[in-house]
Amino acid sequence: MSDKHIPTGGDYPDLEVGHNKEWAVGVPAILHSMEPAIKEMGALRTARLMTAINQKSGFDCMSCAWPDPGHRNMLEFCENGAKAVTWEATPVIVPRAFWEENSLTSLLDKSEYWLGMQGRLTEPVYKPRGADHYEPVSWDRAFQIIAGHLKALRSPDEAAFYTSGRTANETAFAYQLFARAFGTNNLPDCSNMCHESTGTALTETIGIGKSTIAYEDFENSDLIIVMGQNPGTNHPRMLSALEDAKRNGATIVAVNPLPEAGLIRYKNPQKVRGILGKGTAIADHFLQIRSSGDMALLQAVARRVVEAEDAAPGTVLDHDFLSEYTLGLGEFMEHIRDVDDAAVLEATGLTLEEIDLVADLYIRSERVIITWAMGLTQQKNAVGTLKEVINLLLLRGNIGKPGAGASPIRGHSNVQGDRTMGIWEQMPEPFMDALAEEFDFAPPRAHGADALQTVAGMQNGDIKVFFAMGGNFIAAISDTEVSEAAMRGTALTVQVSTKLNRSHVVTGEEALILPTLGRTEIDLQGGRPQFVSVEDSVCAVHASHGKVPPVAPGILSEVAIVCRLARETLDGSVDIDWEGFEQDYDLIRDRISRVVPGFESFNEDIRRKGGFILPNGPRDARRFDTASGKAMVTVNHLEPLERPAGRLILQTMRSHDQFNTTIYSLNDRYRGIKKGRDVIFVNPDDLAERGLHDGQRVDIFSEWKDDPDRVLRNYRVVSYPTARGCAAAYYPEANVLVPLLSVSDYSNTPASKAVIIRLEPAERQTRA
Ligand SMILES: Nc1nc2c(c(=O)[nH]1)N[C@H]1C(S)=C(S)[C@@H](COP(=O)(O)OP(=O)(O)OC[C@H]3O[C@@H](n4cnc5c(=O)[nH]c(N)nc54)[C@H](O)[C@@H]3O)O[C@H]1N2
Ligand SMILES: Nc1nc2c(c(=O)[nH]1)N[C@H]1C(S)=C(S)[C@@H](COP(=O)(O)OP(=O)(O)OC[C@H]3O[C@@H](n4cnc5c(=O)[nH]c(N)nc54)[C@H](O)[C@@H]3O)O[C@H]1N2
Ligand SMILES: [Mo]
Repeated sequence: MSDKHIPTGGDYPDLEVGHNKEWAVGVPAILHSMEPAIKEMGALRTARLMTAINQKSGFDCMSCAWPDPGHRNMLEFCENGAKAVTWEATPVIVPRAFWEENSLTSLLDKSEYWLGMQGRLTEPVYKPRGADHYEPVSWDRAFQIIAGHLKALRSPDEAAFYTSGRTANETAFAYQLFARAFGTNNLPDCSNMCHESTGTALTETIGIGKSTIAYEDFENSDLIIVMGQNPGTNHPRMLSALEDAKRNGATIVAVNPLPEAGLIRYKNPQKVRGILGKGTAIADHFLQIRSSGDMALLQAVARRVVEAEDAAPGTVLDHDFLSEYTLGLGEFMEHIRDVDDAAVLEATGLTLEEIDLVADLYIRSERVIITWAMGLTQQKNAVGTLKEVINLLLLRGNIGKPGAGASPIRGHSNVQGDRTMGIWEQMPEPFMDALAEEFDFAPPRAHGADALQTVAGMQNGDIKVFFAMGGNFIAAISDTEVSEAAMRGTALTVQVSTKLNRSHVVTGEEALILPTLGRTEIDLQGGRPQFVSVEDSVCAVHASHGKVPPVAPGILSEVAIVCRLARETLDGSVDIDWEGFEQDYDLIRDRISRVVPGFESFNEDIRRKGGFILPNGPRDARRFDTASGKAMVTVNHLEPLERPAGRLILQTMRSHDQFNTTIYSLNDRYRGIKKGRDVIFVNPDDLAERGLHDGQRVDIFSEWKDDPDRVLRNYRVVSYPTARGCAAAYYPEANVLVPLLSVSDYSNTPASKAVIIRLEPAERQTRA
């Protein structure tokens, strides 16, 4: 097994390991964020961009889906937003000579970091069958090649159309329309690897796969429980919302195997107090849970709530709410009384006092919000865990009242909007009916392939063409070696991208890279600047206007790429005005307004400053669009993750200086790591038990059923205060360890936070 393609163990000679930090953000963060921007882009371009981020007439920051407050600060962005903007808007471009100088074989050895640093892609390039180089190709020729392949397929289902969550609403709508007019529902997306478990659990229980809160609810909450989420790095502006909530009297509980910096202490860079003072301790209580133990914790808390009700009937549960709006309470109460504390302690690694404390806080609080991200969704029992989140909230009517609710915090800036626009392999019938009626064609009704099913389709030869609207599929998906082999078996791979990444070098027989405009750039069509729109984590839709000239002429917008490909491929078989769409995005929004509920006067509403909020049944009216018309209190069976003796549960997570597969730098400041990524964080007691020590090099073996072990070699052990029995390493490198078949039940999301591993001293001990 090769361990070279993504730098793995021992490839970072300058690696430095220091101490983890307690506090996050503050002045160093803002300074850090501006330095590279000014260096790379100059003061003017930097100023133009940084003053437009997340402003009402500016562009939507592409770094995460955290919502914007009604009242904006002058600089409404965070350190990591600034990095994302700089990374995209850099004027450095990949020169034409690059393609001649670098063979694909040589690029296979390059890291994501190196690939991204080559600069922006500016012209389409093509790798013919058998060739080891990409070569420049005209846009027309590029579309002919793709259309030629698509038209030659035996069935439209032999193609898959992937989407990453940066894609705007207008592009997403046009793209799914094209795929369905072509004849397939094979629309895998990054959400399949991200919040799919959330969608599955929430749709079934409350009838909508989205957050039930508005931005202002944070300020009005008594208790906010932050589970499986690292906001200091991944949603930094959430820390100001939590700080405001605290000032208004909210208690904050963090549940995490890692003591993440922002959760512990936070300095608000927007406020004098944050700049000069010691900052705010964000979490009042930190529960250091064992990985995959959240379902047990939630059940144990719910049991205590039910017992309190048993002890003082009529005083704890919200009976009016439960009887009017929910079904299933009786069975749930019976089941939950049997939850066994010994099993809970084993699964969570927590103490009885800690569990009692959360139960007590929950019972005493009138308005409770639970937020979560990947720590909960990328688990084998993720869907069950999230249904328990809903159960707990329902018990005391914490859905559909101010200051309370379920709040999945999304990742990519428009991943939620893409779903609203139809990017999903299993869109419900009403959407398909509306599409059929508006465009007068018969969209395919059979469900398509999700991300993992797409890999399976490639493995068995069913999927021959892979088209990606953004993202870095091959680095993001699990089981790198297996997935790469599958990708290489396809006939054609096409990547619509801003910058180079691993997915450009692991190709089908033929391959194309189509460069596209980023969100920061002015998108001129028909002589007029176009704007696009996005939806954030709390269902607010707003416009995003590009602010700076494109880095080079000749780059097409994502919308233009979809429209031109559709014209070339569909030959007018479905009567859609692709040419009009490309020239004027208002025409796309007109169509959306007649297909997607909530967008009825889209073109008008989107022009209002700050945009508009989509209707949300549970939040607005305690309306639950489930099969029964009621919110479902559900019974879920606890099956703790099995961890054989001597093994650890590995989570694969983000460093502070990366955006998913994009690596901005080799540092992870808050965790004390510099100039390297080949580290595994392990609890000191677990190290001692194995006779291992900080600084030692180890091989990490992932064990999955009868499969031969997957391995990542020569990683440096970092003794770190993570929960006992747990370990952590960086994604995407650690994806070689995540077995393709290790997924969340019901949602088919890779269980990338629950990899069973064992550590062995590396054969090759590089530096200590
Ligand atoms: N700067 C930056 N911002 C980003 C991204 C980025 O890469 N960089 N990515 C974006 C995307 S797409 C997403 S989805 C989000 C991701 O946002 P997060 O979900 O915050 O990202 P992760 O780094 O995967 O961190 C998972 C967190 O869950 C914890 N965790 C792991 N296992 C468990 C568990 O079993 N139980 C509990 N309770 N906690 C656990 C980890 O310790 C960690 O704190 O961020 C978005 N924003
Ligand atoms: N082991 C493990 N695996 C994971 C995760 C994990 O926690 N652990 N997290 C999962 C999650 S939550 C997610 S969301 C996925 C992410 O999966 P993806 O969304 O596929 O990956 P990204 O790294 O966000 O994609 C980055 C690439 O997008 C392109 N890009 C950037 N901006 C634009 C743009 O404006 N337009 C276009 N067309 N392209 C653009 C650039 O070329 C860049 O290289 O990974 C998943 N994989
Ligand atoms: Mo994500």
